[in-house]
Amino acid sequence: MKKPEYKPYRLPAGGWGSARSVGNILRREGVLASAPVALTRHNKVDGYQCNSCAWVKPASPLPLEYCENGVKAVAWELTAHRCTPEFFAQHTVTELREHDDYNLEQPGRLTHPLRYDAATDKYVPVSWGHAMDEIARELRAVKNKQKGTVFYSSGRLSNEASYLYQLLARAYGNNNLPDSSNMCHETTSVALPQSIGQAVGSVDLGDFAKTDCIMFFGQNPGSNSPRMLHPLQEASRRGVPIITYNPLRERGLERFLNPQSPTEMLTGKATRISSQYHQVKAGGDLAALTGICKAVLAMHDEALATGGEPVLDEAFIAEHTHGFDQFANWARAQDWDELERRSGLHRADMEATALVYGRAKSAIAIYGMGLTQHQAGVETIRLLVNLLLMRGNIGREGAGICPVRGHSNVQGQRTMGVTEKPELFPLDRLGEQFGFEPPREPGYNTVETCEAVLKGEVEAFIMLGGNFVRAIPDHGQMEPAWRTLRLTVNVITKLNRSALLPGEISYILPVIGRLEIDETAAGQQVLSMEDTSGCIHGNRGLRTPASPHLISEMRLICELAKRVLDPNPKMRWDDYMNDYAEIRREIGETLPDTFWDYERRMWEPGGFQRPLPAKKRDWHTDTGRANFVTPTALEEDLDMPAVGHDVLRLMTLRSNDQFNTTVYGYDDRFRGINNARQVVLMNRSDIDRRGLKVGQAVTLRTVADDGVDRHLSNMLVVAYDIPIGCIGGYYPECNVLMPVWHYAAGSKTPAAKSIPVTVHADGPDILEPQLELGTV
Ligand SMILES: Nc1nc2c(c(=O)[nH]1)N[C@H]1C(S)=C(S)[C@@H](COP(=O)(O)OP(=O)(O)OC[C@H]3O[C@@H](n4cnc5c(=O)[nH]c(N)nc54)[C@H](O)[C@@H]3O)O[C@H]1N2
Ligand SMILES: Nc1nc2c(c(=O)[nH]1)N[C@H]1C(S)=C(S)[C@@H](COP(=O)(O)OP(=O)(O)OC[C@H]3O[C@@H](n4cnc5c(=O)[nH]c(N)nc54)[C@H](O)[C@@H]3O)O[C@H]1N2
Ligand SMILES: [Mo]
Repeated sequence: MKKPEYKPYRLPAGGWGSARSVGNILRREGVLASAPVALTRHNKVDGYQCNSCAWVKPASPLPLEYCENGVKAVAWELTAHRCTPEFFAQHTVTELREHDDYNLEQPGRLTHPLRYDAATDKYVPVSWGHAMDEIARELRAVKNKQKGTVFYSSGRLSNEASYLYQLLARAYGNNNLPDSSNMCHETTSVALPQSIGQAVGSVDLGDFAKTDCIMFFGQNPGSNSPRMLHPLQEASRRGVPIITYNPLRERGLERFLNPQSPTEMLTGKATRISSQYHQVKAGGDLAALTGICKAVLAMHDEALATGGEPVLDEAFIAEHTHGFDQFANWARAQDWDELERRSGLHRADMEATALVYGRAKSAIAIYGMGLTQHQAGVETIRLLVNLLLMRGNIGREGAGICPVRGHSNVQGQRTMGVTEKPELFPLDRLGEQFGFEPPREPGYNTVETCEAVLKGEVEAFIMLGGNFVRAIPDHGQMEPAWRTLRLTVNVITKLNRSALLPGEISYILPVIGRLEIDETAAGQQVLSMEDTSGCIHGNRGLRTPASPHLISEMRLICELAKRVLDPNPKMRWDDYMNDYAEIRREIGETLPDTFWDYERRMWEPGGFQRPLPAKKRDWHTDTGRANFVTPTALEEDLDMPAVGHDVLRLMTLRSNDQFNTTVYGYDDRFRGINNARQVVLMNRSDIDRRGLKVGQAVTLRTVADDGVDRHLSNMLVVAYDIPIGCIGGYYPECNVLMPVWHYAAGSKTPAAKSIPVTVHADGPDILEPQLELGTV
């Protein structure tokens, strides 16, 4: 492997760097000739929906409606490489566990169903029939069906697969339907209903075209939703101020050069994205937002005193909201010194934001994992909504709240009822429709699944997509616990670490991807997905499946359901797996308000939007109004233990070369880090104060009082432009440091952006300081 290197990247997001990176991955995956043809159908009506992020799919897409990371995700699925039974014959599972995440997925797409053979410590081919029979037998034998079986899924599943999956789990007898959104935007799903009465965002692309102000909190579009840079670029060109709060200066939020514009590529003229950039401390947003709200109130008071225009939308507050006075009194009472200390910013920063926001006719607030993955995440999001409500910025054009969802169909999955919270899905209706009594006990979310596994309560774990054991916290405890499970079923497309931690009986079941042609006796089948703006789109695959032995996720669920459940003529599993329109018909019956005329509308340009009541100022909250929720958490610093200043806050980050636990490569181009993931980004003064050196190997150790030692050694120090007291490292490597109980209050989303750790030099016997990394 090449030497780790740190060279600050001077170019904008997009541009030639993006074009080169795309070329490299197409070549490596052996699809340089075929992928470009496929990409003309990317995010198109009657094409397929990108399998990377959930960013909005426009009604009039660009001729090439894709981005660098979308191409990587497509190349990853279309790859010419195959991970065959011969590969597994050559390697024991113990041996494969030594590989890193990148190398594990390099052999390519899985081709055959496999069963773990403990005697040889190898996965061996098995027939689908045998696999299904044995798994069903095991599921039926689970003693406590409510506590003993878990149905996990990752947010890539289609609506059709998601709906069938929740039906299977509920007919089986539990609501144990944790999914990746528990680790992601669960904080949103808890915060927004109380504030505005809907669990999803309230803006669409039309609002981006009309807004006068954009505020960005803790989301990195350059790497994680690059197509979003197109509307941002347009907004910036219209002179719309874009205000960013992020501990790191992310390139996509600074400058963008559209790689699809020949003029821009030739002239090299990049667009400035953020007009204000505030490097808030990790976890400092609650204080920063309080400061902004406080400053807006002060502007309003001043305007009233001097006979100026009111800054607050008083009519909106009176007619549409609840709790304003209490909140305003609270915000006015907060102390600037304290807000500065907690946010790591100056009062003038927060006032500068308030000044721009206070004058904008309409504003959009965007956020991502930088807000959701904190202990005070729920309160922080509610505070962001308060800021919008102060000026009536919900429920009108050009305004609203915009959580940027992660996985391409994570939002649709929740709409389809994949949720551990029974109150979120019309179970009465489901029960009536299918003639059974759905379980009403809440199921496990992701963290509760981990806790139940640690307690030895779980016997069987079905993983429909994803890489659960790698994505969750506390690897040191969870990996050994995983080996004690009776049954683990990994329904995946490429080999990953979860499959290498077999329980007593374990399977790898490979499936057809959404870019592939899914033929049944009834002809080619299609799927559907929901994007982050609540629009539902059709998806048609275009490539022959990676192997003739693959089956679809729909068929897999139906075959299993037929064997596990007692016969019920109302659950027509044979029909569903033959014709997915039959599944959509059932969805339409369970959720008629959204999914009427589903079959036709999913092919409309731009998809069809689910009802978003807050968009119409129809508030489905406990008070029947939008709620100003007054925070309680500012007093205590939830994320950090009350110890000396030796403790740093670790943010776990995604590089530009990964999709969650899938690592495409070892570069993080925009951040200037090359050939390395075992790095820790530190402020120069934090390095010096500890007597450390750039390029030195260090150990990170979690500060926790539960008696468990969590540490990660051999991490190389990089001097980086990051606030004092905060450090950065990559997910999932750093998950070993995150205690399973370290999560957002109210949502249990692991608090992955603020793990209290100490940093120490590795002893000379561990690793010699040997790498000369550059400095900023
Ligand atoms: N290419 C690619 N695309 C992806 C993914 C991927 O891994 N790769 N993952 C997908 C998924 S599932 C998701 S959920 C999304 C994730 O997309 P994002 O929401 O962008 O998630 P992260 O990259 O984890 O971090 C977000 C940003 O938060 C900042 N941040 C960290 N802590 C704080 C804080 O305390 N305050 C503030 N204001 N900012 C903070 C970080 O510097 C970083 O810029 O992307 C999706 N899209
Ligand atoms: N420390 C830390 N931890 C985090 C995060 C963080 O920011 N920091 N982020 C969290 C977030 S936001 C998320 S969403 C989770 C991600 O958690 P997951 O969604 O569980 O993980 P992924 O890495 O997206 O899953 C990748 C695997 O999915 C399988 N796969 C891909 N496509 C398909 C398909 O079409 N069908 C099927 N059946 N399988 C497929 C492949 O085998 C691949 O190995 O991680 C969370 N964990
Ligand atoms: Mo996510």
